[in-house]
Amino acid sequence: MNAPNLVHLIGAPTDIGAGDRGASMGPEAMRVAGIDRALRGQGLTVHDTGNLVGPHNPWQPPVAGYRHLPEVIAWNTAVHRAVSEALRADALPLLLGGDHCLAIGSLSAVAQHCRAKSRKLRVLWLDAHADFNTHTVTPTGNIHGMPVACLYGNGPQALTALGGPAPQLQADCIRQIGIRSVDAEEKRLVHAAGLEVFDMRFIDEYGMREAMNQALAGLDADTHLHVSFDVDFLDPDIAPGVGTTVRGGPTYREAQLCMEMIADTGLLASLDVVELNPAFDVRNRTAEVAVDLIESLFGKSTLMRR
Ligand code: 6HN
Ligand code: MN
Ligand code: MN
Ligand code: MN
Repeated sequence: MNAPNLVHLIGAPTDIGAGDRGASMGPEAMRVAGIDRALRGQGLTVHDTGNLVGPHNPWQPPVAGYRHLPEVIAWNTAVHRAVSEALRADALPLLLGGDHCLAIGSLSAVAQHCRAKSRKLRVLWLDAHADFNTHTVTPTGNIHGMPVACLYGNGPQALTALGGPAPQLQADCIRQIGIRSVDAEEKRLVHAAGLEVFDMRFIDEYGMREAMNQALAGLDADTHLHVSFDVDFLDPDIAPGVGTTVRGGPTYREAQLCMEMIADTGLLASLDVVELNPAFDVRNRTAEVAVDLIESLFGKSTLMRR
């Protein structure tokens, strides 16, 4: 099955799960950087569905290990609905975040869609972080550090059961790439769950090409490929506009190769672009880099294609 030609842009202007304010400005920064034009340039039909609405950020401390849980539930419910609608319309949902907690809503919709269509699902989680914390081990209570755990069934029921009984994801469907900051207790959970992680050490030793070859192994024409792109995946030298920068990430060229190898599969069927924080950016540079990389993700290549 070919990747859809129609893209639904879904703006989710919130920083409800983050530790800094500002990711709520992400969707508009991506539009200003020309996301729409870039996608059309790749021959896609783009429908900008506008921005979802949800509760404002009350900026409160955590309660029982969760910050802003009711608001996080409200935003994810809205995201779940919009992503489901796009998939039903045979469009490719492109979620413009917003912080990474929103991947709970988007991936629960994608997983539900795949179950209904009996399609296999592969998730590529491009991130500096594993996002596998739980309310008992989180150092911050920020739910953007917990989406992968929630999708594996470890979290509050209102989040884990979005889209049907938990877990939304099967243990073997995710590949994490670019990881370089994992909290101590979180690390134990990642090992116990057996997540397949291509961390920066792996990329240093074997290269992005080998990491992607392995992360993309075993796909077939019937696989739905979802990319959850946390912009802090990128090295802060090229992407300063995020709240949680971690040095030592992929360079511009490594990130391009990563995107191009995903594009080559022809299987991309849903995408999150999250954690872009214009309050930390320099002249919208990070949004522009993100748009540039997304063009490659949708098939733009320099000259040579083998
Ligand atoms: N993100 N591990 C830290 C926490 O607060 O749990 C950072 C999480 C960052 C999450 O960037 O999507
Ligand atoms: Mn589909
Ligand atoms: Mn993340
Ligand atoms: Mn991150």
